[in-house]
Order: sequence, then structure tokens, then C-alpha cells
Amino acid sequence: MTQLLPQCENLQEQVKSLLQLLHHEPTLRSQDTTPAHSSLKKAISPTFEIVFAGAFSAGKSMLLNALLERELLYSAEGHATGTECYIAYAEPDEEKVILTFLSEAEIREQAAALCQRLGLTAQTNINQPEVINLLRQGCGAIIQQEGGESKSERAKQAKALMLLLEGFQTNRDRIHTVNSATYSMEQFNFSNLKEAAGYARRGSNSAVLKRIEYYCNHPLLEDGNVLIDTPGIDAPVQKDAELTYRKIESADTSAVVCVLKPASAGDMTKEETELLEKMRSNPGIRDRVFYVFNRIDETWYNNQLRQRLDDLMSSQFRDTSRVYKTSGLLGFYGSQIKQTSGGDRFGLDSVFAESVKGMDGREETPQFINEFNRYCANSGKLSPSKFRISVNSYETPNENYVRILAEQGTPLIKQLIEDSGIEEFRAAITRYLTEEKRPQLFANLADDLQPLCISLRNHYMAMQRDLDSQPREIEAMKARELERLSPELQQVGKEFAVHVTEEVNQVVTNSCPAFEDDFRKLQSRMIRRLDELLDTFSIRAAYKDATLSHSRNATAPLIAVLVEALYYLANQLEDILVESCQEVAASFFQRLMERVRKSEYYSHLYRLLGNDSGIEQQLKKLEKQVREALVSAARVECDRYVRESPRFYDEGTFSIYQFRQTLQQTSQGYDCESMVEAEPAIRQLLKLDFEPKVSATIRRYFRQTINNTIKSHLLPAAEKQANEILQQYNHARAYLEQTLEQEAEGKIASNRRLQSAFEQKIKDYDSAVSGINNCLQAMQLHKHLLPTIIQSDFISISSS
Ligand SMILES: Nc1nc2c(ncn2[C@@H]2O[C@H](COP(=O)(O)OP(=O)(O)OP(=O)(O)O)[C@@H](O)[C@H]2O)c(=O)[nH]1
Ligand SMILES: [Mg+2]
Repeated sequence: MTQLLPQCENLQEQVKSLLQLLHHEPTLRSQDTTPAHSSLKKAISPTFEIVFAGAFSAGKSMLLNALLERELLYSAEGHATGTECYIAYAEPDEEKVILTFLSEAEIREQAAALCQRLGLTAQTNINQPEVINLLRQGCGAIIQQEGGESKSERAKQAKALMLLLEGFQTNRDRIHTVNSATYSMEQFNFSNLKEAAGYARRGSNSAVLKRIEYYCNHPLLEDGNVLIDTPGIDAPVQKDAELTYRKIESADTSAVVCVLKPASAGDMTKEETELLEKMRSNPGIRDRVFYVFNRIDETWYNNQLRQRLDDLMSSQFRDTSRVYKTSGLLGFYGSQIKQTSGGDRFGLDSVFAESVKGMDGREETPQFINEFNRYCANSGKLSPSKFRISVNSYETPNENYVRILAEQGTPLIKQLIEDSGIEEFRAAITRYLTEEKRPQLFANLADDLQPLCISLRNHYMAMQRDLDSQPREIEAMKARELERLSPELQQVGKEFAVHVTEEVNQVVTNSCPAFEDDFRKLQSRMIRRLDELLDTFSIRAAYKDATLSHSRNATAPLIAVLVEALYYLANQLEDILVESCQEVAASFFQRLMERVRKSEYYSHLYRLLGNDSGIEQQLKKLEKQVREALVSAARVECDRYVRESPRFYDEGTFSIYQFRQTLQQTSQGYDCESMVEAEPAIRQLLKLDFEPKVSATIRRYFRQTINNTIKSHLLPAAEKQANEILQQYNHARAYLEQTLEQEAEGKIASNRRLQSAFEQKIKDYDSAVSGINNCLQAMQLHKHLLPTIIQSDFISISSS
């Protein structure tokens, strides 16, 4: 467990209170505090998780064993690690293993998913032995069909399901229904960590294990360091690979040892590149990454491989300082055989006792022995002047091994270990974990806090300036407010004039929908009225009017009747236009008044004067003037209708033809009846004359008349009004003085409250920052101190 320095004990509260202060300032809330949160978590976390990740068979487990110089993790050809393995610190006599099993529910879920993908029965009640047997048979059949357990993705999945079911059956009594059950080493009767590791190696047991925690005694694990072995990122069992990616993305992960395989494959795989990308996007990891090209021994025997690795390193890893080349295999066994001697055939009878045991009494050659002999014969690492070694073909590999070690002794083992690169890697990682890690985590935190502190501090300074510029007494406050009065009145007047201009402009540019509606109403009323007049036109009435004005005559010419009709229609239409344009004006002013009342400047004006400085009255007066102007314009417009249009008599036009026809009809007799018979024809004649005239009014001329009338009345009036508002200074002053006393008192009290709240903030800020700085100083991070607020920055605080 980590022990924080006593100066750093309150770090969490101090940082939190700083972030809290930031959160309280609405304008600073958009600042991103996630990096600070995550670096705080890392700095105070009792553990520091280092994940070993990489391609399967890259040698992760072996490298970990080599690093700790003991055979802890199961390492083998093929997909060997299937669960997360945690290695944490224990006191020498307290070493232990804790195994955590999946719950039955989790196993059932995995089984169901695999069954579905394999197209096996949906019946997955794994508590019934018959079901399990059926499923296992199904898997067996699939594997056979596919031609072997790793021949296809489908076969691999069938194998995974088989292992899962087998693991479930053999560990049935250890698996709980919904909880993940945990067991200690003793409960399994394991006498040492290695036995536990053997139990947990990938297979049916690991299929039902959630994780394994080894607690062992090693200096590297002190200070909360936890080393984590993971399945390969390209593991044939997809679920295992996903486990590793999840761990890489987890917030708990603090550093990664990337065990890369190009030393044996020549290039980076797609998965390895994906791993690097995922690592980069985890803010918990940052630059805490070690790149290890393991299986470096393979490049000793293959020039091409060595060349490709060198190219890769110089092209893609040139800027990375933490790059290592290792041979986990040679490093690990080198460390193991250091303690052996001729007595136990340099480990063949101890370290390798298990693996040399062959069938029918013949001795097997352990992997390491082959690699050792190859190293001696072909690696080119051993200078002939120092080591004179022969590997003899007439001896077995094991015999060669024992003889060579007997001849060369410890210097050869030392050389082997040195060439394995393990010591260098161990030294680097040890130095990092014991010397660099802590200060770096705290420096990261400080660097993430720095910009936040700077904004907070600047914000406080601005706040202070603002508070300082506020008067503290009622008289000063009053003077201040009165000073502002004149510009404020001016501003209100200006805003009013601008507003009115805008409204007028909207009308003139046809962009006020309500006004457009009103005008359309006017248009359609005119059209409707004309239709009505034509429909209901009575020739008798017109004839009567014509004869009435000529008392001596008993008959009237067609022309006289038409004249009466022209007067009649023109006057009727005038009535409608007069009425309609007044409505348009009324509704325009009503809207304008409403908008004025709703505006900011209008309420402001009320606050300043207690009234609206006559705006409303003025608008009413204007409305009256505009209406009168429009009425007389309407009269002039319709008066012109009395005149028949010049085209009325045009030769060849329809109307003159119509006129002659009508004349023919009416000349049949001299009484009214002959005229009445021609009524439809006369209507037609009138229609031909009036329709174009009315249309010209409503479509061409009258809208412009309205626009012009409104504009010419309103704009000068608004300017005048603005000026009048400014003239209200004396009134405003008297009015303001009445209310100011009270307002000023309130404002001063509120300023006082703001001031003391502000002082509290400064205190909080300073106490948090100086606490954090104490801790940083204790960690020797003098260059990373955060900015405090000193008295001289805020002279006024001390003087007020
Ligand atoms: N030649 C050589 N073989 C190695 C080296 N490191 C590991 N091996 C061998 O490679 C095989 C795989 O090693 P592991 O340690 O199981 O690899 P891993 O990365 O943990 O593999 P998974 O757990 O399956 O992902 C084993 O047979 C090791 O003995 C090395 O540096 N050189
Ligand atoms: Mg492994």
C-alpha cells in the first residue's frame, strides 16, 4: 500500500475544493476538468496498475516471470493466458493467491451467446447434466466437421463453449448463482503460487475464472504497484481478447507495458496498432508506456528479421524513449539456473525436472535447453576470445548443455542474462516505479490544475476590480446613478426611434406578415364590393336618377344612364376604400403600440420617469393624422373612377362594340323598359370599365400611398419624441431621487454581501492552493507550484 507524505494527506479535499470554486463561477464552467479529475485519482490512488498487453504468445507471461525472477504465471506455446492475472505486493510470509470465479449467471450468459452463434439448441439450462452433455456432444461434432479445434472460427467457438461447460462442471461447487465467488489458495490445498498458476492456466478452469490475484513478495510491487497479465489481443478466443482491450481502456489502468512481437514476425500486426491507439486515448495512461520488443533472440539467427526490426524501430519508435529489446525466455531461465550446479545437472533435475520427464524413459529436451544451445552455437553474441564453446552433434542437447555449463560456469550465465536484456528492462522499470512514478503523477496533477488556477485567479482579479469600482456610500451611489441619467435617457430615446424606424421599414419592404394580411383584406374587400355592385346594379334606379335631374324631359339618353352608373359605382367604392384603409391604419398602430410596450427601453423609461414620456399619446395622435391622410387619399383615388377610362371609346375594343350593341337595343323604344332589357349588356360595359381601374388602385397605386403616408408621418415624429425624452431630465432626476435612497441602500448592502462572499472565495482558493503547493514542495516539485493570490494583488481587500 502507498503511504502518502503527511503534507499530501489532504490533497484530495484541496483539489476538490479548488474544482468546486471553479464550478461556482458560471463563466468558468466550460473549462474542462476531466484531466485534473483523472490525474488526481492517479496521484492519490493506493495502487498503480501496470498492464502487460500484446499479441498472444508474444511472451507477456514469460516476461513477467523474468521480471520477478520466479515462475508465477503460466507460459506456453499457443493461447496460454485466458484471464486477467493481478500480481500485487505481500509481506514475505503472507504470500497468497485469490481466485475469483464467474457467477453462474455470467457463465449462462456466455454459454447462451456461444450457442446462438453456433446455432445450437436454445435450451441452455446448464444445471441439467443432460443439457451439458448434449451441448458438449454438439461442440465435438462441430470441431470434427471443421477438421480440428483451431481450423476455423466456428471450431474455435465450439472449443470455447466446450471448455466453458467443462470448467463449469468441474468447478460446479465453487460457482455461485449470481455472485462472483472468491477462494484463497488454502481452500484449494495449493502449497505454493506456482501450483495455483498451473490450476488457472488457460483451459477449462480459466474459462470459468474471472480473475486471479497473486500476492507476492517482490520490491517491484511495493508502493502499490500491481502488475497485470492479460490474454493476447489477438487471442483465438474473442472474449479473452476483448478482456484485454477493456482493461486498456479502463480508468484504473495507469501504465502499459506493450509486449510487441515484431522481433519474431517482422512487422506490427493490425491488433498491435489498434492496441497503441486505444492506449493513447486513455487519459489514465498518458505517456506511461513501455515498449518491449520481446523474443529478440529470434533476430540473432535471422538477419532479415533483425533488419526489419531495426527499420521499424527507427521509423516508428524513434521518439519514444522507453523502448526495450528482451528475451523473456533466456532472461527468466538464466535467472533460474544461476542457483544450480553440476549436482543437479544445472537445473535439468530441478528447474526442468517436470519437462525432461519423457515417455518410455527417454529424456525430453526443454525449450530453454534448445535455445541455450542455439545461443552458444549461432547467436554471435559470445566473443570467441572469452568463450570457447563447441556444440557437439554426437551429444544430446541436454548433454551439450550440461557440459557447456560445466566448462564455462557463471560467466556464461551472466552473459546470457545480459544479452537477454531483461536486467536493463527491469532496471528501467524499477527506476521508473520507485523514483519517477510518484513525482510524475503529482507533476501531472499540478500541470492539469495550472490552467484552471490561472483562469480562476484572473477571474477573481476582474471581480475584485469590479467590486472596487462600486461606491460604498449612499451619497456616492446616488451621484453615480444621477450621472448615468442623461445618457440613459438619450439611449432610451434612440432605441425608441430605431424601433419605430424598423417597424416602418418592415411595412415598406413587405416584411411584416400581419400588415400584409391586413392589406390583402383591403384588396379583397374592394374586389368583392365591385362584384356586388355590378351584380345588384339596377338600370331602373339609374334611369330614375337621370330623369330626375332633367325635369322637363320624360326620357333619358343611354349616356346619361351610364353617367349615373359611373357616379354610383365610384361613390360606393370610395366608401369601402375609406373604411378599409382606416382599418389597416388602426391595426398597424395597435401592433406598434403593443410592441413598444413590450420593449426593454419602454420599461426602462418607466423606471426612469414613472411614465412613458407621452409616447402612447403621441402614437394615438399620429394614428389620427395617418387615418385622415389615408381617408383623403382614398377619396382622391376613387373620385377618379367617375371618369370613364380613355380606352372606353377605343375603336376595335370590346367596349365600344358593346356600347353600340346596347345602343341598338335601347333605341327600340323611348321608355324605361327598352333600357331595362339592355341591363345585362350595360353591366358588362360597366364591368369592362371598372375592373381595370379598381385593380390598378389595389395592386399598383394605393399600397405605395399607404407606405408613404405611414413613413412620412412616423419617422419625423419618432425623432421628435426621442428628443422630448431627453428633455425629461429634470423630471427624471426628481423622480429618481425619490426612489434612489432606497435602491442605493439595497445595492450597497448587496455589494457588501458580494464583497464578503468574494473574500471567502479568495481565502478558500488560497488555502487549497497553498495546501497543494505544500505537498508539491514536499515532493520536490518546485517547478510545478500553483499560483497563489498574494496581498499585493488585492490591495483593496486589505485596505477596505
Ligand atoms: N524464443 C523465445 N521464446 C519465448 C520468449 N518469450 C516467451 N517465449 C515462448 O513463447 C511462448 C509463449 O509465451 P507466453 O509467455 O505464454 O506468451 P504470452 O504472451 O503470455 O501468450 P498468451 O498468454 O497466450 O497471450 C512460450 O513457449 C514461451 O516459452 C522469448 O523471448 N524468446
Ligand atoms: Mg500469457
